[in-house]
Amino acid sequence: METTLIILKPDAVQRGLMGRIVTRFEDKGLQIVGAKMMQISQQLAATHYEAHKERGFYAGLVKFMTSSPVLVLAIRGNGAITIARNMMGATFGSKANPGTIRGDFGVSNSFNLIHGSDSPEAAERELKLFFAAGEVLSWPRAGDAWVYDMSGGKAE
Ligand code: 3AN
Repeated sequence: METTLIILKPDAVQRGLMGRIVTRFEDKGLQIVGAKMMQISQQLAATHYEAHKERGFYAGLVKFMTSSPVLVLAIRGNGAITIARNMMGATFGSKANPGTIRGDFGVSNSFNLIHGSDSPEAAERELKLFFAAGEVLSWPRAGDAWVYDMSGGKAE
């Protein structure tokens, strides 16, 4: 099972889209194992986006991400990182396909609603940045027997 870090960005929170976006992940069968509303500090934004420090859009990105509260989620499932990235759609709302979160809810390139870890290494790093020990929970979900086929001994 993989766990990925998802951030519903300030535009998603301000536009009242949190519920609809969380519902998409739940409907898919992914499990919410951590959730926290917070306002990201300058320091945390700088650490989270340090790979983009030299990019032209960096200052605007940090300003946007720290401008208003976000909803941070830890989402778990078999292949959760790739599944969540596919559900998010292409980076820019103007290019993202219909059916994806960015494709269905936004048109902006800067205000693109959602962040999701792009690799297992990124997920591990980012989950530690946003969640303290004990804040990501492992809990048996009642319906899991009908989300995954476990007959072969592993989740299929
Ligand atoms: P993604 O979020 O799809 O993984 P990345 O990792 O390429 O996209 O970029 C990280 C974040 O930087 C994006 N979520 C987006 O908010 C922002 N970003 C990337 N490129 C641009 C750009 N040209 N203009 C404004 N913001 C950008």
